[in-house]
Amino acid sequence: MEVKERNYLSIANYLERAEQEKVEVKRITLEHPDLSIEEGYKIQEELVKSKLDKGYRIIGPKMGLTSQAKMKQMNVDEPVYGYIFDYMVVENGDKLSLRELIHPKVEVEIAFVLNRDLKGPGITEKDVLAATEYVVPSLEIIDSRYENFQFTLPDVVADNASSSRVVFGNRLVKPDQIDLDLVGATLFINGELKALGAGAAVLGHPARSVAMLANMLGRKGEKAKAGQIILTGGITEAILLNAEDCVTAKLDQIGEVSFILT
Ligand code: OOG
Ligand code: MG
Repeated sequence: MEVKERNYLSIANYLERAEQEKVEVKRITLEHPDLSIEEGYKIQEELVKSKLDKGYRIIGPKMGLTSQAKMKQMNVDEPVYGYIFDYMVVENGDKLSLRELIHPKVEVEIAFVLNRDLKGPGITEKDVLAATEYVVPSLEIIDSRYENFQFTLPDVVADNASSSRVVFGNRLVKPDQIDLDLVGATLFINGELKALGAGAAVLGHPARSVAMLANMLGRKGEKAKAGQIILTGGITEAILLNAEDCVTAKLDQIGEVSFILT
């Protein structure tokens, strides 16, 4: 059964309020067990529209649940996308207050900047690499609005793929000479190694995540755009954060990125 049009907006408002008030809420599939992934995207569209209406700008789309580590951790079986907004960006090395968030987790990602638009269908990893201007080391702070960080795919899609904050490294690296699948990544919290992996954890190659995004967006008549910063998804499982955590990711040949939770 389809949820009526007006309800997408009210569900989007429910999720946006949870973000603003920094409280976890019941996942929407408890009340709407038949909600499809497509309907999840309709709710996400309302959420995105509402943020744009408030004057926030999109930095770029993000892919999520692109690695086995993440899919296993969250008990889902399919990648999703969402959007990163300007208010979510934390400067490299800066502080982020836990008071702004609900129950944040952090993950290491490789972000792409394209030099031309890519529109699916049919976009491949090769097309993406040919259109990539830079890659950037990134830390994504996800903060599901749902109780205990538990959700099904329609829930997490509606919730803008748990997007909350992101930190980009200062280096923009031309990927021409780098095998991004072989890039090692480590995540340290307070000097302790918490997670590690390689670029290949993301769908075999992080460029494949951008290709999948371009193909998913293509189905809606949209595209991955030149100049946007595109997150390709966590290489490792996400790690729950605590106050005073000092977080650093190191990516071989690409660089480092860090922030401090206060
Ligand atoms: C969904 C967001 C996943 C990633 O990189 O896999 C994500 C979640 O796990 O809450 O951003
Ligand atoms: Mg992510």
